[in-house]
Amino acid sequence: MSESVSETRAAVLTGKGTAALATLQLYGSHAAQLIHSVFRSVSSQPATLDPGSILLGTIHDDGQSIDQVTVGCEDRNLFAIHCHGNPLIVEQIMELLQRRGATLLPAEQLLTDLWMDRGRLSAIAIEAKLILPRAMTLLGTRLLHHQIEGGLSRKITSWQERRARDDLPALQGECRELLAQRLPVKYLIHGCTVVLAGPPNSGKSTLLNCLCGQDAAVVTDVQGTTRDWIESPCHLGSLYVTVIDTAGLDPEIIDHAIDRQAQEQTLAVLKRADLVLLVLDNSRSSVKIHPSLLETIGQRPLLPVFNKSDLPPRLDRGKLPCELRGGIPVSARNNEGVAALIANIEAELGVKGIDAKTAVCFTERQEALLLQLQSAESSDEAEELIRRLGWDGGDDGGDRLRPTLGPL
Ligand SMILES: Nc1nc2c(ncn2[C@@H]2O[C@H](COP(=O)(O)OP(=O)(O)O)[C@@H](O)[C@H]2O)c(=O)[nH]1
Ligand SMILES: [Mg+2]
Repeated sequence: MSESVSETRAAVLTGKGTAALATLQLYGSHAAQLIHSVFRSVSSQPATLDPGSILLGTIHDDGQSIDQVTVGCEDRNLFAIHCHGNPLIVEQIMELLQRRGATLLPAEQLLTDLWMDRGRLSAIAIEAKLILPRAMTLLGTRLLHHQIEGGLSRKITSWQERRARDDLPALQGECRELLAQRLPVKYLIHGCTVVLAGPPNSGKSTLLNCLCGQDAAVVTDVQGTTRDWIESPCHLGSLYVTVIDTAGLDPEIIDHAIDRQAQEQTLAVLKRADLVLLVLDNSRSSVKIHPSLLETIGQRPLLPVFNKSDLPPRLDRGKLPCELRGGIPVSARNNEGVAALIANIEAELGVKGIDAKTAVCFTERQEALLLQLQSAESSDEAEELIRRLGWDGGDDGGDRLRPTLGPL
C-alpha cells in the first residue's frame, strides 16, 4: 500500500450546489478516528463503524451541530458522509475535516489515489472512469467504458506482449492511427461547437431553431436582426453540439457602431468553431461573401449549406469560390434536408465510422506519450513509453499520472 494512505484525505464527490444531497469521501488510515471525532450517532449505542454499516446522526463541531447526515463505512479506512447539498453546509463540514487533520483534495485526485491503492487499476482504466461521468454522448460513454478493459488497455497489453523490438514500425503505425482520431474522439466525449455563419437573411437563425428544436433565435425578414450571438445545445446524430448563431457578415452594413461590433464578434466566435456551416440563400442569384470570412475560417472544417431549397434555385454555384461549391441543400423553414446535413456534419468532424469498441486516445497524457512513442528511435525507448502509458502499479506511476491527467 502506498505511503500516502498514512494521511487522511477528504473530497466532495458531488457537483457544487447541484443536488439536494452531497457525498463527501474520507479515505486514509486515520479516517475512522476522524469520523468518531466529528460524528454523533442518533442511536443510544456507541457508534461502531464496521465495513458495510450505515449510521444516521449529526456532524458536530465541539458540541455544535452542523448537519444531520448518514455515514457509510465502505471499508476500514474509507467512509462516505451523505449530508445536505447546500454549499454552505458542505463547506462547513469540509473545513471541519480539514481542521481535524484531513487533507482536502479535488474528487478526481482522491479517486485516483483510491483506485491506485486498492483496485490497482491501470492508468487507462482510471482515466476512463474519471472522465466517464462527464461524457456528453452515448457513444462517448460507451467508448470510455470499453477502454477500461478492452480498447486502449488491450492494445497496450498486446504491445507489451509482442514487445516493441519485434516490429517497431508497425507499432508506430498503430500509434499514428490512434492520434489521427483524437479530435473526433474528443468531440464524442466532450462535445463540439458548430458555428452558423453567412450573409444576413440567409436563414441562419431559422436553421439554429430547426437543428435545436426550439425557438432560441429570433427570425425576421429584417436584415441584421441577429446582432448578438446566440448559442444553443443539441444532439445531432451521435454528437453533442453547441450550435452558435451569429450576426450576418455583410461588408455593406457597417454604418452603425453596433453592426460593426456584431460583425467583429462574429469573426471572434468563428475562431471557436470546430466546424463552420456557411449558410447561403439558394434562392438569390448572388451572394456577398464577406472578405474576412474565409480568411478567418482558415483551415477550420467548413461545410456550405444551400438554404431555402424549397424556393426556385437561382444561385449560380459556379461563381462561388471553389471551396463553397459542394454543399448540402436544405430548407430550414420546412425542416427538409436536415438528416443529410447532420450526416455531413458527422462526416466532416470525422466521427462517422468510430465504433464503441475501437481503441482510442482520450487524454492529454495519452496523447503526449503516443506522440513520443510514434517517433521513438529505439525499441528500449518505445518499451519504456508503453510501460508509462499503461502503468498498472509501481511506486512512480501515481506521480506520473496525476499532474498530466485531463481531457484532450
Ligand atoms: N422559403 C424559405 N424561407 C426561409 C428559409 N429559412 C429562412 N427563411 C426566411 O428567411 C428570412 C431570414 O431568416 P433568418 O433565419 O432570420 O436569417 P438570418 O439573418 O440568416 O438569421 C426569414 O423571413 C425566414 O423565414 C427557408 O428554408 N425557406
Ligand atoms: Mg439571424
